Amino acid sequence: MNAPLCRISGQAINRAIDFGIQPLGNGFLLPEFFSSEYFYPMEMGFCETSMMFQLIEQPAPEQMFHEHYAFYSSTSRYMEWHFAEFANQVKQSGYLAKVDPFVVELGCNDGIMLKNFASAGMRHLGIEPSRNVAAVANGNGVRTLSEFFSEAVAEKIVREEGQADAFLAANVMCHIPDMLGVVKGIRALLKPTGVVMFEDPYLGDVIEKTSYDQIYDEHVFLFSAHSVQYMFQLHGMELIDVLPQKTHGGSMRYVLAHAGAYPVSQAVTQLFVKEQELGLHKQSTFETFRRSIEQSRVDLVNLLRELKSQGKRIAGYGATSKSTTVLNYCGIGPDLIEFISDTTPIKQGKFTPGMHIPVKPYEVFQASPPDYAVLFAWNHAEEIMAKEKAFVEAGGRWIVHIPKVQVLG
Ligand code: JHZ
Ligand code: SAH
Repeated sequence: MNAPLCRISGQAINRAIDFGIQPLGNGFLLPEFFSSEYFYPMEMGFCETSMMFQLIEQPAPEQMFHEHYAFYSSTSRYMEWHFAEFANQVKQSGYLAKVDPFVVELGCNDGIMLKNFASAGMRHLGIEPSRNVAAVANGNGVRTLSEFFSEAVAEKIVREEGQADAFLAANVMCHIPDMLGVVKGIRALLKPTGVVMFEDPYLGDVIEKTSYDQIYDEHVFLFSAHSVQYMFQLHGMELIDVLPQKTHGGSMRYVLAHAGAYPVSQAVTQLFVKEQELGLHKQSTFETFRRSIEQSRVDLVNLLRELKSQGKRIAGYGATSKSTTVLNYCGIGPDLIEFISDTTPIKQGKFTPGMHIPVKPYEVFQASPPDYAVLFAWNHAEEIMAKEKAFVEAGGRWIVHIPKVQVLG
């Protein structure tokens, strides 16, 4: 068998962590589709040249992002606030032209960030291949093209609308396998003074917190400053700043520009040093990570089985993409978790990918609260716990698995 190759450097990847056969992270489905459900082998590998931690195989983009895409960004109040802040920071950054600046966002979903530019009357364009969420964005006055971003799409935008001052992306760059095509497209699309600002779950946080559930079909890469610098430098661009974020359990916002256009902030140099200390550039780190993941699985399954043997009712909170990895990797099905509560209409009445736990509207959780709720949306813990005080006061308990498996309270 030939060694798999890195999508960035073209060199051989070292196999690192095997999660076995997995379904699509957002493939919530009805029983009539159980027998034809799609599975693929989910295994992560590491390239010592590009320092990129990546899926060895990924399903085709069209299989994941289409007109029935199940993730709608505007389901969290905190994320609405976060993206309003992000937009404000871009507006005040000093990087935008004084006259008629143009902002492009990749993977704008339902318009959660771009609506803050649209409402200010600024020239903007979203690129969003999942047609159902793109339609919501367009309906909210956010001008959105429903396509997969590529070098060709970038060239078309330049021809029709000119170059951009800012190229933004949140939780989407790490989804795109043809990253070098994206980097080339960005280089063509950006003005000489333009900047790229994108954020994604940060590899350093994922390893420190054993948040292995950030690994699923959509996340083909987990970035570090090392790997981001490597891939952009291949095409004449460089990191000029890095800004840690607390969203999605610990993310990093990367700011990049054409090489030499702006000074490089000290934060970049400091993060490179920190990443060397954490070992994000070397294979052995992923061995340790794999052992922590295996331990987390043992701990979670033991806890749920123990509670179940005591006759307790357990439900899940948030039918996240992340939960697909946890449930399938740990082999947790409806025998342990009765249902998962979720506020997203398109997920309700369906079953979770692979393990087929029913997804129910939030009203079911309220009407019939379980003894224990596994917080699959652990990245939204602050927001959720603030509004679920009554659940705890009535004797309900949260189970979290990040950073370690435990019952809270
Ligand atoms: P949440 C998705 O990941 C997929 P997921 C994707 N790959 C990615 O990177 C991130 O988003 C950005 C529900 N909910 O944000 C709504 C409640 O029911 O953790 C969502 O279905 N009640 C693009 O799916 C889910 O939980 C609530 O009070 O892991 C949260 O999904 C809140 C706040 C959420 O992303
Ligand atoms: N930025 C939003 C949405 C993240 S979901 C947020 O942070 O909440 C990721 C989005 O990226 C999905 O809506 C998906 O359809 C989109 N996407 C996936 N591949 C893409 C590509 N090649 N070009 C543009 N968008 C893409």
